[in-house]
Amino acid sequence: MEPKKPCCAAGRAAVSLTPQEASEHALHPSSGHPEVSESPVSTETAGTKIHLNWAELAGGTFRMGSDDPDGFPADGEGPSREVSVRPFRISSYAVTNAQFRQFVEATGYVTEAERFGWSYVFHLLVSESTKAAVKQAPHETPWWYAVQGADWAHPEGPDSDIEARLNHPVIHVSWNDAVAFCDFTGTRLPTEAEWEFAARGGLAGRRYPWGDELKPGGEHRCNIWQGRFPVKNSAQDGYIGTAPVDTYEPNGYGLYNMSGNVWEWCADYWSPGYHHETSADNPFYSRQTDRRSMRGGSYLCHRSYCNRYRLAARSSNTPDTSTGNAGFRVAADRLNP
Ligand SMILES: [Ca+2]
Repeated sequence: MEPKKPCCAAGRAAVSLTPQEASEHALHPSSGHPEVSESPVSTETAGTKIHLNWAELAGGTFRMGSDDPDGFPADGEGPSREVSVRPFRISSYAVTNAQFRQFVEATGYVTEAERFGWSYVFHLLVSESTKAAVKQAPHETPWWYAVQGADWAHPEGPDSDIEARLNHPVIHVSWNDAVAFCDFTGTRLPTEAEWEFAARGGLAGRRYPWGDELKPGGEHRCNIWQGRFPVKNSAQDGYIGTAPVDTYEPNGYGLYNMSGNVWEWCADYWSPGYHHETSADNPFYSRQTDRRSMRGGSYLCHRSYCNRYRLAARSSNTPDTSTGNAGFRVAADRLNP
């Protein structure tokens, strides 16, 4: 089994910690189915319409988690077990830059990255001029630069913008920011169980949303890393950074990019004991911890380093941390279950 290695950025607090402290925080350290129908719905709040595409899922019982030897037992990926989720809806795509901009324009919301004044950007995406203003990166994850002025509208810092990426997933949003978007749109974050049920797309016990083979027929099905992490990304899947939210084939429930592209915040508090400590009926980890769960992996994942684009893989970060590889999608209870 691959040794457990850090992959996500450390929690926001790690930047001001000593290397030893940062190491302690370093996360993975801190920082077709007949029941499916698609229903485009516009959420109107205070005169602002945000168009969301939904997959209506009937819920049911499925095998959640994995005992895969390639997995990370310390992350609490297993033991796998039968879990039931109630009927719910989940957005077909991650929330986009365009949607998040609508939310900000309607509310004046200021993200935590903007309030703190910086966010984590992967080193290969940072311009030379921006690197001059970089804070010390967390000890365990030196490829993350704490870039002054990086935020959802300036993903690589002040000299960048989102104009050519309006249909890419919004990034540099903390868990708290994601919940603010949900509150405005009358939605909520999916629970981990809902997320995994949705991501499996009706296929039982598979490694990826489309099956067990990473590249069936040699075809790339998700946006992850190719090459030698963290220095050389050959981008054979077409993308070094984020990809548009509708890239690649959707899964059996019509959901796009459940593996790779960006990590997606979930509603649960984080615990490696998740599968031992939550019920099998609509599980939700409600006992307060200092982190929130994320699922799905990102464009930085590679088998050799952070093999967490598998369906059962888990990650977390502190709820105020934002990075250039984490976003979210929204869920809601079904109107007519
Ligand atoms: Ca890629």
